[in-house]
Amino acid sequence: MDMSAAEHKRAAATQGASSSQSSHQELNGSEILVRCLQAEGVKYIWGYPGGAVLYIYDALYKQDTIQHVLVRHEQAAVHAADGYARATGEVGVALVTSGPGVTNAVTGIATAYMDSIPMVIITGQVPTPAIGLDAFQECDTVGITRPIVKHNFLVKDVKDLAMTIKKAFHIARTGRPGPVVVDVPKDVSLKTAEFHYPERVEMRSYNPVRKGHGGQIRKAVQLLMQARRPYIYTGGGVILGNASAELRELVDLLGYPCTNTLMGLGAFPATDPRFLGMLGMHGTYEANMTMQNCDVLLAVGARFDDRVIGNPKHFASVERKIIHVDIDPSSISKRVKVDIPIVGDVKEVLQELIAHIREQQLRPDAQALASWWGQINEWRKRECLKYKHSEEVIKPQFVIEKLWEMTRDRETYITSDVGQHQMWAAQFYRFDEPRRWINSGGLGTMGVGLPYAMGIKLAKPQADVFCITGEGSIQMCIQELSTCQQYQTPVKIISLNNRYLGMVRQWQQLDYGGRYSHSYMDALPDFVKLAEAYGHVGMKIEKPSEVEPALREMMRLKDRTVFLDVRTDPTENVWPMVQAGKGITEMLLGSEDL
Ligand SMILES: Cc1cc2nc3c(=O)[nH]c(=O)nc-3n(C[C@H](O)[C@H](O)[C@H](O)COP(=O)(O)OP(=O)(O)OC[C@H]3O[C@@H](n4cnc5c(N)ncnc54)[C@H](O)[C@@H]3O)c2cc1C
Ligand SMILES: Cc1ncc(C[n+]2csc(CCOP(=O)(O)OP(=O)(O)O)c2C)c(N)n1
Ligand SMILES: [Mg+2]
Repeated sequence: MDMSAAEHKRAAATQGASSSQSSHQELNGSEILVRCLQAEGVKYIWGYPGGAVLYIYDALYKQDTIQHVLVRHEQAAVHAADGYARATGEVGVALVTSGPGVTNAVTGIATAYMDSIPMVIITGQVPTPAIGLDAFQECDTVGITRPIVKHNFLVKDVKDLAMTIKKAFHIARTGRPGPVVVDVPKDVSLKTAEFHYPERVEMRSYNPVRKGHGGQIRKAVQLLMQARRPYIYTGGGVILGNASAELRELVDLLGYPCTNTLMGLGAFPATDPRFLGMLGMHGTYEANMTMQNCDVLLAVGARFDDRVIGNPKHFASVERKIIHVDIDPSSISKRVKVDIPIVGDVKEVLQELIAHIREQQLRPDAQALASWWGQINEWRKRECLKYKHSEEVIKPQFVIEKLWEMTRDRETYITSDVGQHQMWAAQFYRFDEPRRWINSGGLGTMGVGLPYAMGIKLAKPQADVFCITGEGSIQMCIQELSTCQQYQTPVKIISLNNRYLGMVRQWQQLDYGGRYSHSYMDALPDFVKLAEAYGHVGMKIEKPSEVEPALREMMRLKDRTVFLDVRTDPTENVWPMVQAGKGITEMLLGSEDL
């Protein structure tokens, strides 16, 4: 943690010498870092101090434009900054110390990486002369994080610090977004240099393409207009690229059916009749049937995830032409061979597609489209999301439905953790706007829900922020209830408490002969008392008739963090379901299919 006395002296001497020689532009590394963050317009940093970052904390202390939020665990610092980034579109910033600070942050970084979230994570490092000497709280941050970042840097010279931060923000937010780690050794945070924040950054090896290839776009338009059974499949890229308006315009223009991945929910309004619901493992029957039976598929900012296409052989067993728009060339033809690749930014490409269709006054084949919609509406009649309501026990789907009804007209953000509750939230809360549904899709990280909510509430103080969680997931970052109290970020936690690691139990029931190995959670805390111990309001309900009044009460308590412990049906399952290894149309629609 500490620099040696000699290093300290040397660094301080350099600092003194340089500040006496030159103008006020001469700043130490920590001050430079803070000035860079200010120049980037950073308003919040979530972090946790320790020896390697104490100079940086000292510099933060001496300014008041950036608010630092002291979390209770570094994992939550990264999640909170990640949640902020997802909801606002800005780069989320976290700050942690060396060694255990970094290793605690790893889950957060990997979570952001898998979902392509723009972030800059500043990590403290032992002083440069101590690197590689098993110094106290040393770990190889660059090595550990290399596979889970878009890019990372170790700053060895304070003179490089400002340019490195400039590059970090540029890399994080351009092209396919992602987390960037900047590792700052303690001596670098103390040594001085002249401060100058670069206006521009150029990197020869990094030039993401934004504009799609004109020829490919023309080919795509041709194919789209010839389609008899078209389908628009969109994902997180539409949200990351802020192209929701363009997507809506395209669907208005063509009248084609549209689906979203889990990460794309809200990119197209769920209440629009042309929306078929989410597709994939827990997608709707109609969304998956349309995927398998379409003749032209327009994939936009979606990466053909295994949870979406199911068994790849089954997916490829039918003839369909695929147009794939993605900013990352490595996403294209990675899992599925496509016919017309278009590398570019989704907003720009969609704008060009729309312009071509309008200019040439192209119209889809109305008859073919009507007959296609006829088929889709037949599939819809299966009403695959129907569930048996009960007067005795609370059905988790009912809670989400009620929440949607009660909040649909307000600015509401819904975060979730990972498990069955996540899937019910995705299926039953009907997202009409982008950036309102915040969850971990790619890594599927239990524990994100509360820190996500906390990060969003800071950015959107006027909005209602709900965290839909399970009694398993919430315990993974429960300590953040304390942060919510300190920073007055009143979030509403709805815990669908089935006393099971429900998603695991469901798989064990379906695939492991009902052997429920370690998926029942006994000895749960009294969540009402726990919430109260942290200074919040705790509530518990067990009957369906209590759901609506409890939600109303939560919303009434606008300025309080409220924890609602909802005792739900312990054996309810998420339907539909495509089991591992099955094709996307080989769905179980309910327990009667077992
Ligand atoms: C328990 C559980 C169950 C799940 N079940 C399902 C399910 O049933 N259905 C489902 O869909 N998912 C499900 N998921 C989520 C799944 O694991 C993936 O995270 C998800 O399907 C990926 O979504 P996406 O294809 O939209 O890709 P993202 O991960 O959102 O990737 C976005 C893509 O867009 C590109 N992109 C980014 N920015 C731009 C831009 N500006 N312009 C162009 N392209 C851009 C990126 O390069 C990337 O290829 C589940 C997850 C969990 C944890
Ligand atoms: C950190 C982490 N560990 C393990 C898992 C595997 N896992 C996925 S869902 C789940 C159960 C979640 O239980 P709970 O939060 O109670 O939600 P439920 O499924 O019951 O709604 C587990 C253990 C995970 N996704 N993340
Ligand atoms: Mg549970």
